[in-house]
Amino acid sequence: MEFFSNIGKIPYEGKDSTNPLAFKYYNPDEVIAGKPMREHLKFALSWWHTMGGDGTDMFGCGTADKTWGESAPEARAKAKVDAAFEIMQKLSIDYFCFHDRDLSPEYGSLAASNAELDKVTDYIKAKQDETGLKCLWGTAKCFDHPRFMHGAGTSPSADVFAFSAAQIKKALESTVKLGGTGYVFWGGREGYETLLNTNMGIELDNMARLMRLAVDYGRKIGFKGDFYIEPKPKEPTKHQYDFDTATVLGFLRKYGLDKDFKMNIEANHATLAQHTFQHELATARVNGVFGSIDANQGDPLLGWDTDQFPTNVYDTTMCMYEVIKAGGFTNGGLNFDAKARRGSFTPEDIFYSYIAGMDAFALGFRAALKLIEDGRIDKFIEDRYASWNTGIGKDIVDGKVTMEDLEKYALSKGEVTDSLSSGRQEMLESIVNNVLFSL
Ligand code: XLS
Ligand code: NI
Ligand code: NI
Repeated sequence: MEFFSNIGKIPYEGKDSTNPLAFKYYNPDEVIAGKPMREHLKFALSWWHTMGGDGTDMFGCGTADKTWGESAPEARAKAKVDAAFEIMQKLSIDYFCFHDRDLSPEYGSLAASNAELDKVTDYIKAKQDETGLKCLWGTAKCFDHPRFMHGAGTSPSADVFAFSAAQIKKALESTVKLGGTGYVFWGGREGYETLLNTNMGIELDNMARLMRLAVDYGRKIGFKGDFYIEPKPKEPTKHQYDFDTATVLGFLRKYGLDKDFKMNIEANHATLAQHTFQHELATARVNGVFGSIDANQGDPLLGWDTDQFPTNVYDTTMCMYEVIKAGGFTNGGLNFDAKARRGSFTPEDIFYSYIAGMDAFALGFRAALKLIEDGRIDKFIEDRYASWNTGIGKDIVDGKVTMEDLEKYALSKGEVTDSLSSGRQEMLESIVNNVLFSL
């Protein structure tokens, strides 16, 4: 059955096209920098927002029909698969990401939920064999059901910890079954509201214990992909333990997990942490833990995770600039953890929103390549740090000097003047505009 019979495969028509159902910048098979755009960008559909999110918010019910024409949960889960594959094929999206419960809901007992999940993953696997579409990453929804009200791995209840482990075990098996190249830990309710009822030490130790158990089990069953942590500073809890990349790095290093995890950076989580998206990506890159991206954007005037489709080209440019500097995606990709606005409720809006996001990243990718090829920014940064390549700078880098040597050097020099130069922020910002708007 075709769900979107009025929409065909979305063509690339180039920047002069005014057809809203065409790509202006994303040309999947165009070879740029040695490989097709689709392989550079590795777009993924998020099963939760696209197949399940109906626009429900704190103030009102859903506005979009995401029943896929079925009322029984088993039939709806299968219809979702058919509709998801149709969307991916029509939009030239090669990957999808899922939570276990997006594919198949809970059925009263863990055993029954697992059995139904197996039926759905069998069905997906058959479709993957038929179409070649792939799984980017999977995860477990250990935050939705009331049992997780105080957290999953960080719950004060050992039974909840055990249940979470069991659910993650199955989600890992499902990810391996579908060929996923990543497994994500997003903190869900792993955080706290008040220290009046919280033992932070036990909670952090347990979170690490759960991750260690999961990594060991994943490797045991042959998962060769990457484990990711997706940092987020707040929401739903006031203090989420995985605040940002730097905080997560400290946690991973404390518990000896730093060799096992990379980051899944989400744009809207970065801004919630009062960082730019680029800051989070750069922090991951320079620490060797860049992995994957949840592509979306927030609204600076709203203080929460609005998960909007990304359309800000300045941000997508600086994002792709970081991705290129990190060597591109290996196991990761660009997952649209994004939802159409509640008022954008028609089936066409699914396509318009993905086209908007994909084109924004395609444009950002083209612009980032141009920025690098242009070379002015890189050259400026290189020159700015030139004092580390010779003389006293080189001696410091080589570990050849003591505090006494540096004092002697400083005393002999007098005030620092000759190696101080302008930061040229405005000039550099205008170079970015110059490159961006002459594409
Ligand atoms: C929520 C997170 C979530 C993760 C997957 O804010 O972004 O959607 O990506 O659990
Ligand atoms: Ni996310
Ligand atoms: Ni999010």
